[in-house]
Amino acid sequence: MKKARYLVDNLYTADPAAHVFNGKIYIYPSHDVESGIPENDNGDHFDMRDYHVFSMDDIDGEVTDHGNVLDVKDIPWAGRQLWDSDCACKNGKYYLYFPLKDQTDIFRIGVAISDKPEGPFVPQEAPMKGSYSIDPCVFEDEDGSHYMYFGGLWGGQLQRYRDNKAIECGHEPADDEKALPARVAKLSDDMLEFGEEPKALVILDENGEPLKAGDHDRRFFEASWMHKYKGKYYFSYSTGNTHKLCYAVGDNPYGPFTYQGVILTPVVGWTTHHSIVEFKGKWYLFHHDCVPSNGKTWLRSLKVVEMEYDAEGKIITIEGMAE
Ligand code: FUB
Repeated sequence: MKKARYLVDNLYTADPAAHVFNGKIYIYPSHDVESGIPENDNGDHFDMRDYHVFSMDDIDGEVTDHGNVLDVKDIPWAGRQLWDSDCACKNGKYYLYFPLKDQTDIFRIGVAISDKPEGPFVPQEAPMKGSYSIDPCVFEDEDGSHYMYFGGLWGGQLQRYRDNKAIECGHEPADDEKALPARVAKLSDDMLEFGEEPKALVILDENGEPLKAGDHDRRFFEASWMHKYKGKYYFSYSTGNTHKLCYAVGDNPYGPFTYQGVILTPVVGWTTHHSIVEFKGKWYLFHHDCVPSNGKTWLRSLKVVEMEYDAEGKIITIEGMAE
């Protein structure tokens, strides 16, 4: 498969987290809706209210919609906006991690549980203790440990925190200061809480210096994803206002990571967001764009395309507009 394929045509869907569970691909996307809320830098127009799960036996095969698996009205602590989620499996249970604003309009990360990868998922009574910001991604390392990567600027509220504490007035650092990092934390054994204080995920440039806040072409903005290739840890993310998917490589789940390059050049639409998964010996990039909605940035559609590495393990850049 070389040409990108749109996956879902009955709903608008975005932010795909793809995993292989029990030999099938399961996709955990956001479910975009027409909310009528005007577009702004806070992302208020992304007013999503439920999640659907999709599965496929083969990358070219039929895509099954498992229906509404978690609804905002069933989450006890809910305010608004169900954004990018992810799912992890441990001891036969499936844990769906999702960002949602609480009743004070602060993003927290919640957990919902199922016996099946396709849900439905039952939410916990309260968000994860000490959680903040958006876009949780949960990575299982080969020793069975699970790590959560999270964070997102602007509407994702990451600029309101330093060292895991809320600050009085949220702001981004000056251009010549260190960029705000994504966060990483090992999960507790029961998968329901952080097992440690979240740490800064530092991305270094070619000289070993942390990327600067003004380096909008390379610094982290949102959409964390982690995968492992030939023993190395590949952290990938969106650069937000420069609309790229980039990646950095490290030797362990915490980093530091060294910036490597662009995975996907800008697509149609403001946001870009993805996951990377190996299936039947090939690697795939799941992502989204706004072509089917004629460019409406809040109505996105899932796609998948094969992703390749060169002999040195560098990801070969995919052209977002040319797929
Ligand atoms: O879907 C809402 C937000 O848009 C996600 O959380 C971000 O990553 C961006 O894709």
